[in-house]
Amino acid sequence: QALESRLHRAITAEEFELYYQPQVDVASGRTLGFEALVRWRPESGEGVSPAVFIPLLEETGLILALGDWVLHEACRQAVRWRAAGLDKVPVSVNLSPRQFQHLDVVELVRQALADSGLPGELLELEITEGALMAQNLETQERLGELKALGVQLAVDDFGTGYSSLAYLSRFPIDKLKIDKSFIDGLGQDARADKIVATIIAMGQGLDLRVVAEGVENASQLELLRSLGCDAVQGYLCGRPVPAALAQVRLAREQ
Ligand code: G
Ligand code: G
Ligand code: MN
Ligand code: NA
Repeated sequence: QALESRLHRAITAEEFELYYQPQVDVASGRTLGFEALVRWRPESGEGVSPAVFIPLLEETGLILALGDWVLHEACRQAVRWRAAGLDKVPVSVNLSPRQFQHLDVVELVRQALADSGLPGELLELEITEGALMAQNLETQERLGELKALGVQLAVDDFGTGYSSLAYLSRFPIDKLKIDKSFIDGLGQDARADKIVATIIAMGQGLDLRVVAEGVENASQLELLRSLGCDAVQGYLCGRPVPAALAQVRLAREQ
């Protein structure tokens, strides 16, 4: 209760900040893009992890207000990087299930692109499998309308949802993000190795890009490389950092 009202005020007071975590090309080591991850910096008192406050915002519907801010801020940041002469670097934004199911989601994304001037190709939306569960015409149409804005669509936490694989043939998806829980078992658990290998092979077969999430050590990276994984994200290659530090990383690669 107390936390909920603090969060309510925090949204108005703009106490949130975006951190950016690199997605790295396995072959070249170059930064392919950044995932925007929200952090709470309260004016007073202790901050709380997004793992705690995102579900609470989702329950209360406040996620719509925060999510809209995240979308706008991430687009503005991608434009700032371009203006600074850095390579075109796409930014990924997490859309919560409630945001994705909201009637106006397409309009909100269109607005964020228009307000910032960011070309749609430089925005990627991460949608969890759970949100894609409703495999109805409405979901399909919504994804189609988002694609029509030029944005990239990624399935987040791939492999942990309840959805059948049928949506992969029906929906205009560009990328799969293999959930960290599978990556954790790489090299330790033969079944995890097989599952990851299968997801990568399936992605290749379906012309989807595949990103492994939560890569923490070099042996995981080597295994992923040998399995033909395109890209990785995780503490090994870079933690989520404030925009200024992400920019330093980009500038170093120019
Ligand atoms: O960054 P971290 O691992 O602490 O994030 C915890 C959880 O919060 C993850 O599931 C992540 O996807 C989610 N999260 C972080 N930022 C956002 C955001 O801007 N929007 C939504 N919907 N979820 C986010
Ligand atoms: O749900 P989603 O995949 O969007 O959440 C990404 C979350 O995973 C972020 O909160 C981010 O901080 C966290 N994360 C990213 N890389 C690593 C990693 O290598 N190890 C751990 N433990 N967490 C990670
Ligand atoms: Mn994500
Ligand atoms: Na994920």
